[in-house]
Amino acid sequence: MHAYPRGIAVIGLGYIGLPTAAALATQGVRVHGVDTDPERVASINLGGVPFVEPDLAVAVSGAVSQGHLTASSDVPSADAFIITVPTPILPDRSADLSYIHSAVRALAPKLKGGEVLILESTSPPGTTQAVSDWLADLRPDLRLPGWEDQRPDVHIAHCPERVLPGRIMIELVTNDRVVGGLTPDCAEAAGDVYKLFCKGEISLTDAGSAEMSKLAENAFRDVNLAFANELSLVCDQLGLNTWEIIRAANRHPRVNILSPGPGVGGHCIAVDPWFIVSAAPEQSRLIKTAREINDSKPDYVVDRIVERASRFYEPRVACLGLSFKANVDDLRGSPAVAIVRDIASAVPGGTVFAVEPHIDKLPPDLSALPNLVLEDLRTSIEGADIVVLLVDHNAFRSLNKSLLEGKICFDTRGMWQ
Ligand code: SAJ
Repeated sequence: MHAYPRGIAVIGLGYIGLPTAAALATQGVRVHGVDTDPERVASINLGGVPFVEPDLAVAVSGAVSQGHLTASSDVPSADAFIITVPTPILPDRSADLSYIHSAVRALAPKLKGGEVLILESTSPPGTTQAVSDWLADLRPDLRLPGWEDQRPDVHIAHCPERVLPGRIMIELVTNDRVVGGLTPDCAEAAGDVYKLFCKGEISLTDAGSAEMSKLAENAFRDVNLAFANELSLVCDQLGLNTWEIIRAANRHPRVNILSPGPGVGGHCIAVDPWFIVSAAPEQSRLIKTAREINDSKPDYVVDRIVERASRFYEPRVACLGLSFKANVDDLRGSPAVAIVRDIASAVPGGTVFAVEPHIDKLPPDLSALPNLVLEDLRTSIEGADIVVLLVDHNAFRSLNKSLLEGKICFDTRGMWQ
């Protein structure tokens, strides 16, 4: 008999929730996926996948056809609930917890006692406790963790997601997990859920440490990316080849400089460090400065291109890549989108060709620009005076370099070096 006879509900079927639901269902667990978007629910129930992620489509269609995964807009009763909703950033750069709060409101009436409630959404310190406090208000009949040290009716824990887009289905299984409980029992109960599909080590800790460890991971990467981006500015200023210098420096056994780029995007690395700054502004000067350096890189790229474009009467600029990183279709927080938009606005008499093999139509803020078109790679390059590589997609790697002859090239990723 399965330890979760009522199944596991995964609330929020986005980039993390849907792969997690599929990974659990692949192990034979009955999984209920919940999402507020009815189109997404309908598509998943037909075995469809709403975004590009290697191996996800086959996992979802297999799990749905075997009857292990179903989706709905309502939260069902279940033995475990995993919350994987977004925590976007607010204008004051604190975290918007409203989606988590809504998820808690939706699941609260379904609790009968004996459930595990896991928050996976990236969250500032104290959010897991806030989840418990919200539940206390919604269900005063339930005994919650920590109360009089009795066994709680609901075990509550935080287990931050840490998978890399593009490798989600692999990393879900192989990455180690940090599981932080409101009590040690809570951590253990939540850890058991991950043992169903995770082959990595599952470390148990308290909820606050789990929350902060996730923010620290992404802030660490952001600071390292800022170092690489700042180094590229220094090298440009001194007329030196950044890529050559990084290649040379990385031959040192304890140096591993990341690749500079047109900026740092996405909905994680470019956002999560601000939650640390917001929680402890006086103490987080380096983390804040790193964010500012990375956020300033797109403007630097735009200025350099517009300066070269100003030498043409009607400049034609091909911009290769729109997604926030290589080989994904995710345009959220993408520096490439901002750069393409700003170039098109800065050269109203010219034409900008956007090349993005993973999408078939431009997002609304770009399609509104009259001099910007989505075009295929070859046509764009052939028609351009200036070629700007913004995303290091595999599709651009094998480009016939003779096509670039006589063009002004800006390779923001060092891929053609
Ligand atoms: N980037 C560079 N140069 C590099 C590497 C990345 O410019 O050498 C840029 C990318 O193009 C992108 C941004 O940085 O714009 C972030 O990309 P990423 O690949 O570093 O990270 P994400 O946002 O896809 O995923 C991160 C991961 N966190 C860490 O590596 C510490 C992932 O493990 C997390 O699960 C994810 O954030 C998340 O959801 O928090």
